[in-house]
Amino acid sequence: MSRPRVLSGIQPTADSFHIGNYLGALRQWVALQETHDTFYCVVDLHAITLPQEPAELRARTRVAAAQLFAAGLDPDSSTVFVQSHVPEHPALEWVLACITGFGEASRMIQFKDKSAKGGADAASVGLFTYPILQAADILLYDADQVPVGEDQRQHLELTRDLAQRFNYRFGPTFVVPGPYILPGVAKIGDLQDPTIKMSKSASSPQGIIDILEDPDSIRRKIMRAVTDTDGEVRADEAAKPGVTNLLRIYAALAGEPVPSLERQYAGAGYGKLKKDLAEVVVDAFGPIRERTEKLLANESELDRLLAAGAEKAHRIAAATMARVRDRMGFLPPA
Ligand code: ATP
Ligand code: LTN
Repeated sequence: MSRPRVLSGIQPTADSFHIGNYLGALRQWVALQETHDTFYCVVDLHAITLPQEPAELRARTRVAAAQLFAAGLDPDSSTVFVQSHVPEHPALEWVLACITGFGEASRMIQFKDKSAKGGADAASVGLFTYPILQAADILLYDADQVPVGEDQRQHLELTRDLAQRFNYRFGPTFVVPGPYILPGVAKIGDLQDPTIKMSKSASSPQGIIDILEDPDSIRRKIMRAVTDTDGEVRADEAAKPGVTNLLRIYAALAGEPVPSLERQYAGAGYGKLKKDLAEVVVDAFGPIRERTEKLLANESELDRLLAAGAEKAHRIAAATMARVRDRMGFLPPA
């Protein structure tokens, strides 16, 4: 029995992934290896939809890949690769762009949000077509499922629409991926403003905990996390977003349900909760940080792993693209 195939991607836009990326994506990706045929992609072509410094992009692409392996992706069971190593991604994106309505693309919320931040004139056409490239990532590999957070729901709907439209016009070509599959994953809030999500681009350094951060800095940030003044360790999203966020992180990393933590810390105060949580986080990330550093110290080995991933990805992507070229009526090169 073949396993359902999964594909997901993450942008190399920071020097480290943060605890939200870890709990909301990486950790789920690792778990899926047991049950699915898994493809994971460092999406550097998506990263350049906003300006990137070349040396920084190169370094961050390696750091991103190293963290994926360090977090537990096994190159023998997952295909881990860099998007720009597989030239079929932009090739399919072009074809899909030609069956995407301008109005349809204009309705994508992430584009509206991101372009609003920099001003409409600063937004590139690449940022506008970002979701179409994402659809190409998914459709090239016949992915059945796409593990992403709630914020990506609209991009997945677009991917499904484009796959169905293409299949209808040109004959069965693409697998129509199922809906997003991680509805239960909790959003991790910013430590300084727990009502917004922790984010590489929007959070201040004090609001983010990075996987690769040094332990003392992690401890300091957790001790300074914004809470409230009533002193009661209790989850209540509306009234106590800060404490709720800390409990959520604790529960996810320690594998203990929030209510049991509430009982454990009843009457103990925020200081004790934060102190213990800091150690839980430090213990969880220490081994990942060490493995990442080891991988980064041996660049040629890391690059070899990525080359092997790209080769496997390329074989599949090239076969899909050949199908697409044929269906479209492109004359094969003699
Ligand atoms: P950016 O600010 O550059 O958009 P980000 O930090 O929001 O970056 P993404 O690269 O958009 O992260 O997301 C990568 C993955 O991590 C996605 O699957 C997303 O759902 C997940 N993720 C990101 N932030 C959080 C968070 N705060 N809580 C839970 N999951 C998150
Ligand atoms: N847009 C996604 C990243 C992404 C992705 C993909 C996710 C790019 N290509 C393909 C799933 C499948 C994000 O911002 N999290």
